Amino acid sequence: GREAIGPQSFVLRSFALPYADALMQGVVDVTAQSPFRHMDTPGGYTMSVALTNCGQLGWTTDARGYRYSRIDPMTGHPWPDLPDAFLRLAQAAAAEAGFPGFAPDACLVNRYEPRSRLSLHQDKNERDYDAPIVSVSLGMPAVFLFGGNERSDKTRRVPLFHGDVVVWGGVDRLRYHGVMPMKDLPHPKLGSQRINFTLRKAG
Ligand code: MD3
Ligand code: FE
Repeated sequence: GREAIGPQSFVLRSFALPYADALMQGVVDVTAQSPFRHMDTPGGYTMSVALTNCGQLGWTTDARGYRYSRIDPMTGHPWPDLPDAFLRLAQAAAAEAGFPGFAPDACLVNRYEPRSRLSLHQDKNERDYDAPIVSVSLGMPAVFLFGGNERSDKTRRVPLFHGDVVVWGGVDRLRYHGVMPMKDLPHPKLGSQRINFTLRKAG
């Protein structure tokens, strides 16, 4: 089923479940080459969310700012290849939400532990706002915050569970969003963590 949370944003409940084992193997392969790490923000904080990337471009942050880069600054090597299962799932989900022909070149992988949170922000580092973003949730449940185009706009809380996929695009692409502090509600397979990955067209 397709649950609309905005004019061009949809939650596809359990859409990733048939892919879950292949996706988790993909995360193991990616993190063997480019491990999860906590990055610094230009504002002088260290993120409570650990991250890595795969695909041609990876999102990074440090004291100098946010950017996409071809090289992992931790390893000095290109980011790992995008696992096939990530691409197949993203294209199927995008098509289901009305965005056929999605060709992502970047995949940001976030790891949340109990108390990790992501404060309200916009995703503005991508070159092309016409392409959607596909997000896949695995492991512990989270409460996603979905706001408007201004930081002060009212936010709506959307619970996200293991296997849920969300597609965001079009008029919803620049809406503020974030993740509430994580509760420790261990998942039977992944334990006390939530893995979220977002496929994007960044370049
Ligand atoms: C809504 N990650 O990495 S994914 C991020 O659960 C990020 O890890 C969250 O926000 C997470 O930047 C949420 C969902 C998401 C991604 C991009 C969006 C929602 C979005 C862009 C516009 C509107
Ligand atoms: Fe975001």
